[in-house]
Amino acid sequence: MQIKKFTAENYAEALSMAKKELGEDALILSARTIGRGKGLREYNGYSKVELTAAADPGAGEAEKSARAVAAPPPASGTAVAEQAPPGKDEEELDLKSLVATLLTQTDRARSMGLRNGQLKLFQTLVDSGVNDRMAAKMFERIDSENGFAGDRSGPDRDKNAAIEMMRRVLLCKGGIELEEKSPKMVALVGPTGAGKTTTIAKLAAHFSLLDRKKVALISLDTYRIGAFEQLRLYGEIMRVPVEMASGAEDFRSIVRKHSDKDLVLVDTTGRSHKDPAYCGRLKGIFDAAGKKVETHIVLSVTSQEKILEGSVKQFSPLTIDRVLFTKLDEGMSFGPMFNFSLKTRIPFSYFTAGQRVPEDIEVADREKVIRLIFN
Ligand SMILES: Nc1nc2c(ncn2[C@@H]2O[C@H](COP(=O)(O)OP(=O)(O)O)[C@@H](O)[C@H]2O)c(=O)[nH]1
Ligand SMILES: [Mg+2]
Repeated sequence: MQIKKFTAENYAEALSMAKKELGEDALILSARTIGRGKGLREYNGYSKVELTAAADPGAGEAEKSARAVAAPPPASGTAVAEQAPPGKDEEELDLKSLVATLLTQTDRARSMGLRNGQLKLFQTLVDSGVNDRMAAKMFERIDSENGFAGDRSGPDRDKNAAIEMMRRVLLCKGGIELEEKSPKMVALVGPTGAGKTTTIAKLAAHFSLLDRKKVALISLDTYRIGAFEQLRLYGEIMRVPVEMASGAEDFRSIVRKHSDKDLVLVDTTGRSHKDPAYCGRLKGIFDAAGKKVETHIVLSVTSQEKILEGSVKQFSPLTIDRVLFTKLDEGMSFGPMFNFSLKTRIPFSYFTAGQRVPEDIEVADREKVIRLIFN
């Protein structure tokens, strides 16, 4: 099926254009007046009729009978009554969603109210994985905040405004802040393989070796002995004590034992993250510490977006204070980080981009995300 939009001064003209190009059997999917309503196109008193029509060279009788369900455009003085009677709302909705899925990205962008000058930028963002609705909303907001300046405003103005808006959306609150007195407690949670244990080793190295702080590591990875070994080995190399806690009481006494430390990093397992009781158990253990355990959810940028969102949901019984993104070196698209930030409002803490301990970690920086998205 071939779908096209036709814009003309009035409905009759648009219809004859559609028939001329797509044939007498062209299917009219929708018709609307553009430029008179609220929104971006109010400028210049611009008003036209836009018709979306489809043609299928091999269309059978059934398809032909479904033709022309769209209502004529409202308030279009010169429209002629050549079209079929208005279709039922439901039919129209069905067709609209069908059309939306069949339209090209550019058509979609236009149907979301974007100006021509914004289309290329929109495409860049969407290609980077930024959610198309969010991108469209962002442009709408840019126009409403900056006052609409038309396409003459130029792509730079739009790009700069988009970057400015992304800066506002992306929350980065710096890395781990040590506290004056008692040890700062930071736990990393998240799905298996995201990079929690490796990241703990990187953080431990930075604070103990570079900043000369007193650090202890606690593994709550009670499901996998091998995982404890991994952490213990890192601890040995860095001369940092590593403990294994098997439950709330155990955790409380280990935390007490290390009350002289500046930083206590807690590693957790992701093994049973599908187990709904897991987060409750984890919460019980953290609560037993007797002080705030700052929780960072560790997520890999190579994960699908639904995994990122699903993980946040899964760990929501805990208070998630920060998100730490790993594997930026392997990431293919970085728009999902922006979507994540907008949806969850969880501030970023660190980024890791490689397996080397301790080099491949840095404090999260919104400019980096923006650079990656625009690559
Ligand atoms: N490429 C890359 N690999 C990483 C990064 N962080 C961790 N890894 C690797 O990911 C795998 C799982 O890491 P691990 O720390 O055991 O994950 P955990 O299950 O969350 O504790 C290991 O092979 C790590 O070397 C990173 O930033 N980039
Ligand atoms: Mg681990």
